[in-house]
Amino acid sequence: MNNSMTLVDRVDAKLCMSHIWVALTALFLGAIAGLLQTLVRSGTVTLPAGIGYYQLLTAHGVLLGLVFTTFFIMGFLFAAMSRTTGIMNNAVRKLGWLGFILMTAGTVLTVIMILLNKATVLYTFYAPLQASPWFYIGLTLLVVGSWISGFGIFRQHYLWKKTNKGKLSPLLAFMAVVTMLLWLISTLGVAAAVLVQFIPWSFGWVDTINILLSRTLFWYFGHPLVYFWLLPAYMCWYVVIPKIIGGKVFSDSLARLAFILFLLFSIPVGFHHQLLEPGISTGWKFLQVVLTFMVIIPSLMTAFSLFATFELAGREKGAKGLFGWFKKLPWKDVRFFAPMVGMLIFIPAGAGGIINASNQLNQVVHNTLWVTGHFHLTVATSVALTFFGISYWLVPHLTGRTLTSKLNKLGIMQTILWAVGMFFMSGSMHTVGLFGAPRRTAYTTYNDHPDALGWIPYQTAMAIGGTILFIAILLLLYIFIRLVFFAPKGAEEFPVGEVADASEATPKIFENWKVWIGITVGLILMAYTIPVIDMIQHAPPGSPGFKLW
Ligand code: HAS
Repeated sequence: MNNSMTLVDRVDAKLCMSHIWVALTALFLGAIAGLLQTLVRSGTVTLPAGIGYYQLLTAHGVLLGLVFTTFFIMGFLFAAMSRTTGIMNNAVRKLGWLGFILMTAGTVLTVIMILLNKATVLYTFYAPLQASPWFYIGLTLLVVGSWISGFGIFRQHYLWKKTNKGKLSPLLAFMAVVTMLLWLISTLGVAAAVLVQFIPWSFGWVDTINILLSRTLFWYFGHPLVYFWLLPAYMCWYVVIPKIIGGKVFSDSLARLAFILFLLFSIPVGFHHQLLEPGISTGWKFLQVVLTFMVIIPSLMTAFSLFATFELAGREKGAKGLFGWFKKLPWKDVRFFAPMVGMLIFIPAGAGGIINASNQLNQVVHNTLWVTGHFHLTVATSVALTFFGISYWLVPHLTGRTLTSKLNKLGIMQTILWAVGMFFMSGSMHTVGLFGAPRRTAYTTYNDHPDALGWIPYQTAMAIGGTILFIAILLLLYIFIRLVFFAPKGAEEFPVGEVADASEATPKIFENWKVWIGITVGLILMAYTIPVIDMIQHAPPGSPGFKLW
């Protein structure tokens, strides 16, 4: 048994690999559903047994948006903890396995319900769409399982601090803790909606549901959900990439501050998904739009920090001029190339987010295919490519094999295919969205719209993009199987960057969790208390509500 701090121990590796297996299985199934729904939507194919667009779209969204991401992230976070704080304590590992079992059981239940067409409610499961109660119970198990795993991560961090009194925790471990804190606080919203509203309603124990409240609780969770996807990618950009390019982490304090800002500002902003929702007054929407602009700041800080890392590493290698560093980057190394393409694409993707968040512009793009284009660039490209880039070294690291130069080349090809497929798909989604094409709507329901004829070429481009992306997923799975079973045995590095010498010492306040959790709760209460009371007090007739005073 290896107890080294530079390798993830074999017993911990099993836990991490189990998560990654489920993640990639979900990726495969979700990709099949994705390809089919693009083809069904564009009218290219009609499926047997009445399998329709909405059922496929639900499977696609749940499997990729909720299952692939959550399992991959948990596997990566456990690996990061084990790599930087040492072999996990037995109790922590048990929590990890218990969490994994619950999450997997929940996933299986949820997927069965979707396949039976008893949960065709899309990944946001907006009321009044109603699914079988077992769909909601499955989702609850997925979330509760992830909480248990989160407690494991907190415990491991706490134990490390106890044995390393007065020392600053490793940057990756700190980031893992913030990511799980964000997840825990935000999932309270969706848990409340599911337990108090959806399960009683779907079992028929109550006749009605307060729709506005359920959507608000969903988006209280839904926006931090996107940062739960993003932060593990940022862990790779901040800490792993500097090591791969032969540079240093630009600033430990800046990285920690960015993560803390995400914790503070990513939750009280859910209303920016509801800007067109009647029933929420403009003043509260305005406040949450302002807070949304605050949450852009840590991403701008990240961009700044990454440019600094690239430039400093380039200059160390003799780069001259303003952009000389560009040529010094290891473009032929897929461990760098895949996340880097993700970063580059995050520039227009983030600009799209800023457009969405701007109240007036939101009126133009809301519920059009533009928004679908936006999240295919953010989560399905910047985040997904970074996760693929991580798996190219993490999987062999965990299975005791190595990334060969042939697999490296295939990985580069996979990344290019992904970027090209997404260019077609997301590009046409953005464009046709500006022409007003609605999202989440089967073609048959709007093909008599006066503009629908003009949207057809874009739908074809989406289908072409979707097909290229599907081929890219098959290639990814091929590389994965090779890395798990066939690549030469050896020790692949888990790259962890060191902090630059010139960097200032990190202030201790960053690890004062009471302060950050306190401010987070304060901001949430400020942004949500009065609007939520309003939603309950002014619930429409027949919808459950009550007077508080
Ligand atoms: Fe978003 C809708 C606003 C980021 C995901 N978003 C969605 C939905 C999803 C999603 C899934 O305000 C749809 C949900 C649904 O089903 O309805 N989003 C934002 C804003 C940001 C943002 C302000 N979104 C994300 C990220 C996501 C994601 C990240 C997933 C991971 N989004 C919205 C709004 C809506 C929305 C509205 C609702 C729309 C509606 O009406 O329904 C910001 O966080 C973006 C900030 C990002 C930046 C970019 C920084 C760039 C970096 C890269 C640097 C590159 C380098 C490389 C260094 C400011 C860090 C350079 C190298 C060279 C060689 C040059």
